Amino acid sequence: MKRSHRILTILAIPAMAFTFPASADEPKKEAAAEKAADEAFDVEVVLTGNDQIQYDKKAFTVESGKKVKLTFKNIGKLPKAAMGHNVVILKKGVNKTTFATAAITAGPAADYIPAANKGDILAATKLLGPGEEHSIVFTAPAAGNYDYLCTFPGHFALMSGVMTVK
Ligand SMILES: [Cu+2]
Repeated sequence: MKRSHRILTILAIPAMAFTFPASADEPKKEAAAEKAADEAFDVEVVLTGNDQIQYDKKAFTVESGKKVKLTFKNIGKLPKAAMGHNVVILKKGVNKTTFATAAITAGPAADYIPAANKGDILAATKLLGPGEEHSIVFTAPAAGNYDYLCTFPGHFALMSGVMTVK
């Protein structure tokens, strides 16, 4: 399945979006994320987030074992500090309220990703400001339902959904 027409726009993410706090496992994760634009995939899922604190999709379905390219776009206009968005897909059984609460304490320097809870994450995009987009590639896990959410403070109640793996 060719979706190469989307690849070029991914390069438009400003360098600022790539700043992460220093921590032992960050460089590896960052390198993997950078590669996503060139990585092969079986299916692409496009999600958007807006200034009304809404994803355009509250659910999507993928097949277990397939390589999924998730492209997330912040289509809002408000500054990142006031209305940043990300997509964090949690492992099966992780409580999203617990995760979102820990994310608030992580703060903006960590892009609202709590270091102690990183093991709960199946896949995550960067926190994006207005007009930015980011693609990640991951392998769809075992069948089941997986919560995804935006970890920007106060958003997850409105910005969350379920990835169903068949
Ligand atoms: Cu958000």
